[in-house]
Amino acid sequence: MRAIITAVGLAATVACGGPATTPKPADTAETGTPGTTPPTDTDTDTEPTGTDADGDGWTVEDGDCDDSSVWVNPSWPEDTHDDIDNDCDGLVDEAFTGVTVVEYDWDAGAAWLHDVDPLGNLDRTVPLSPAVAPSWALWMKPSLIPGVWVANDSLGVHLIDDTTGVVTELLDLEEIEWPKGIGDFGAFGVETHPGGYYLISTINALVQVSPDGTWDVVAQWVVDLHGDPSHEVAPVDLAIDPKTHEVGLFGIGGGYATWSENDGFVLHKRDDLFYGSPYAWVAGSSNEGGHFALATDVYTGENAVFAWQDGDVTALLAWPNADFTPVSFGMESESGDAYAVANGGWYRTVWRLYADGSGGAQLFTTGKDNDSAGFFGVAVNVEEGG
Ligand SMILES: [Ca+2]
Ligand SMILES: [Ca+2]
Ligand SMILES: [Ca+2]
Ligand SMILES: [Ca+2]
Repeated sequence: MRAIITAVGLAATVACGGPATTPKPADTAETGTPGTTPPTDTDTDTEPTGTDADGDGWTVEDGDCDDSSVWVNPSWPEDTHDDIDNDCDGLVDEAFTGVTVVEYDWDAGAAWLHDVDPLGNLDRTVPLSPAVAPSWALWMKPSLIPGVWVANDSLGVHLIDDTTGVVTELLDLEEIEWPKGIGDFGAFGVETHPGGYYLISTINALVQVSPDGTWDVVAQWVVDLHGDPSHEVAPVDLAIDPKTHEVGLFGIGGGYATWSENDGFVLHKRDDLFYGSPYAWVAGSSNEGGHFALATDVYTGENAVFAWQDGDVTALLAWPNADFTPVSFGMESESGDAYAVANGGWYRTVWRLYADGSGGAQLFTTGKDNDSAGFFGVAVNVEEGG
């Protein structure tokens, strides 16, 4: 069975497995990482809060989906042949099967999904009906089956059936009577929360949308684009860690904040609207956890995928080609590679960015010779094996 699952969508579709059958440690050790010794909690300062019955350093609360086996926790790689969810991402024996990109042609008013396999071969093309128009400001991002995309023609959140290409509007953002000030700049990001709802980030609020289309504002913060010191962060996008369920909000001036159901909104780094670096423009997450964003180093002008953790930000994957501007990306958690779509002149391309930071290479292009179309969103596809 075919499945598109991004880093965010997976936890909502598949619950973490129950008690597993006895794993074979040798299978995991054969993979070579993270080593032959199960990780243990070596932090003597603080005991983990929560239950860690098997003593592998991962509590149930932190995501140990089998607290009776040291061979199962989020630090392990997935063994694709043992019928066990080794890495606790909610998927059993999953493997990377390629990417899906969306192409939009504004002259033709048409859009398509393209499935590209790991070797760069085009597997399938599905026209979207009706066509969903992406925005230069609001990047389309798939996040679940059916996918969730933001489109600019109606400022809507759309559900896309990736088998039939049928597009259904979940929420017309222009129809909303936003609370004062919240919707002034529209919505910038949309993701699927593992709790079974969608989250939309506006410039100064986080909006929870239920599958029935009802919505509620769950967080608000201070935005002053004139540079008043009270300004906190103006997020261009959000990402949701599928393991911790923590939401990352990435500011236009290098700021970073998080939100979770337990802790609410936490500002980790204030935007600097003049010198903030790196400034993010599209965010993502990985099955393995974490918050990432395509961002620009304001001092060097270089683009890269950066990782955010608390207040710290690290350049992970360098963008290899100055002639193309990356517009969206997805992380492939097993290898650590990222896949990014980029448009340059008449060409729309998919790139693979190498996990070791050494650059990347073009994976796919349509080869079409017009400049009225572009690639906008990309989904990393994972299939459960067996
Ligand atoms: Ca444990
Ligand atoms: Ca365990
Ligand atoms: Ca798994
Ligand atoms: Ca497995």
